[in-house]
Formats: sequence, structure tokens, C-alpha cells
Amino acid sequence: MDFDRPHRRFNPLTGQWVLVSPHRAKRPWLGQVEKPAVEQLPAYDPGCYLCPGNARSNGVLNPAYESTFVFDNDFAALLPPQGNEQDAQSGLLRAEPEDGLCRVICFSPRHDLTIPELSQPAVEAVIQTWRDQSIQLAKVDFIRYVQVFENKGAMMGCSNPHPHSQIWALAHLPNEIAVEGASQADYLQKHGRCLLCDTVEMEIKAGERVLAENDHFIALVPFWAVWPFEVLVISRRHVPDLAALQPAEIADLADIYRQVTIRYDNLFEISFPYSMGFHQAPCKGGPDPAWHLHAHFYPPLLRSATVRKFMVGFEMLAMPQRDITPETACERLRSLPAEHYKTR
Ligand code: H2U
Ligand code: ZN
Repeated sequence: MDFDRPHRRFNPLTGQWVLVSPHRAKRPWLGQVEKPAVEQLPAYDPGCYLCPGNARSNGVLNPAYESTFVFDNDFAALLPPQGNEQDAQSGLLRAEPEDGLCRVICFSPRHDLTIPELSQPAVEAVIQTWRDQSIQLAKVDFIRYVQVFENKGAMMGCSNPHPHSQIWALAHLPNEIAVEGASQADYLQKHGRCLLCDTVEMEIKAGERVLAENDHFIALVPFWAVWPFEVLVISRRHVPDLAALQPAEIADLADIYRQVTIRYDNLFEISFPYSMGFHQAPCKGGPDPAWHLHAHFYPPLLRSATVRKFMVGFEMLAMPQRDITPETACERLRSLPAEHYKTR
């Protein structure tokens, strides 16, 4: 097959195809390319509802926290169960009550430091907090899944620049989790092996899509990536969830997280926006041998700090499509310095 010609690639985690059009990456571009003016944030902002000691919008005061800080989302999208609510079905109209808990996790007291600018120990504290929260929330009787995610940058709809992430824990498996769980279970049944363990082995052999690795984690641009600079982080050990991580693995996950996000920032020398989320095994129903912990990074940018990829037109109506190949994207990211541009 000629990989320089239009082709489609299969995503074994979702069962979806992505259209790749490498020849189009050479087409002329007449749009914007300049860098936006960089906004210099203060280390502490008296008007920020996430900074230590400040009041949130409901008047509750944040403590004078010194590391990470977790609180229940004051505008939670999910609420704890109330009474004995029933499903509703009437012909084609079907609905079910959804129960859950939403939390916000501030990374550090610093208003101005994102993950790629935090120290290794500070990022370890963030991952430790995500792990502790996952363990705590998994014990809540009505919770079946814990979704840890980070929405970074105004472009991704993030409402406050103070670096933070969120956790939504809920009573049903979200769509992506249900699909990935079924794909992993199918693969295990067919091959007697784990889909992501095999992916790690295959990608290390191939080499061309590996962005970063250490003893316990690997970051790669997946063969089936949809977003231009999409990254998949996979644990080398077959672990189902954040709870299963040992201290050395937490340290290495922090290291990989920093390596990926520093290269992201270095790509256009801006604070690079993305949505990141961990996918882990559901928390009820006993150990699931098919589930393998991983994190997806979905960044929207394509060509510069201001030119993003739009999932519109054919992509919205038919299937996702990309021009620059995952191999080229990985090569571009890998060739960037390992040190953050602001400290060089
Ligand atoms: P995002 O900007 O990534 O959406 O995260 C901010 C979250 O913080 C958002 O979910 C919550 C919003 O509901 N929030 C509070 O819980 N308290 C506040 O005082 C303001 C915002
Ligand atoms: Zn702040």
C-alpha cells in the first residue's frame, strides 16, 4: 500500500476509521500564522476563584493550600442520588436518571504555572491526588466510573487560567469507556493478549511513532490518531487503573506527562491547549483483565498558535480526516528541545 496516497486507518480501541490524506499537507495556506500576544499571568491573582485564600463564586473561602487542592464543583453537572428515581421509556423516547459527583483539582497554589512549567515533584503530587481521588470515589456505592480529565486553554473552553483539572464520577459507563472496554474485551478473547500491551510492543519495534519513554510509561502518536498532534500514553505494566500504580510508576507518569506537555508548548512556543483524560477500568464488578490504563491527549491546534483543526463538514457528517500523518507529527514533536522554551 502507498501511504503517501489517501488511505484509511483503523482504531482498534474504538472500532472507528480515520481518513488520512498525506498529499494535502503540501497545499498552500493563506490563513493566519502569527503568534498571539502572550499574556503574562501573576503568580497570585486576587480576582481568581481558584487561588489560595480567595472566595469562590458561592462565597466559600479556599484554604491557604500549598500543594494540590480538591473541592466539590460548585456547579456540578452530576448530583448524588435522590430518592428512588425510575427509568423512563415511552416508545422511542428513553431516559435514565444519572447520579454522580464532580470535583475540581487545582494543581498548585501558583496561578501562572501549567503542568509543563511545574517541577517533577509538583507533577507527582498532582498524579498522586488523581490516584487518591480515584480510589476514594470508586468506594462510593453508586459510582461505577471515575473520569479524570484536564481541559487546558481558553480554546478548549477552560473557564479559568489557574491550572486545574476535573473529576466526574458517575453511575453509568460513559460512551467512550463502554466502547473501549468492549474493544479490549474482544481483543483479549480473540488473541488471548491485551490490546494495549500488544500496541506498546508493536510501537517500540516500529519506533517511528514513539514520542517519549521511560521505565514505566510510553507516549506515542497513535497510528490511528485523529487530532494532528494527538498523543496516547500507556503504562508498560498491565495495570487496570490509577489505583494500581506503584510509587515508581507515579514518578514515571509525571515524567512522561512533563515530557509530552513541554514538547507541546515548544511546538508553537505558546501554552499549548488540549483535553487530556485517563481511561481506566470501571470500578465495580471485580477485576477486569482486559482493561489497560492509558491517557489520551487531544490538542486542537494544527498549523500555528491560532490555526486549529476544525472537526466540521465531512468530519462532522461522515468520518474524521487528517492531512499530516501521525508519523510526521511525531517526528515534529520529537525533534523539539526537551527543555521548556520559557526556561531556555
Ligand atoms: P473548567 O474551566 O475546566 O470548566 O473548570 C472550572 C470548573 O470550576 C467548572 O466546572 C467550577 C466550574 O463549575 N467552579 C466552581 O466549582 N466554583 C467556582 O467558584 C467557579 C467555577
Ligand atoms: Zn488563581
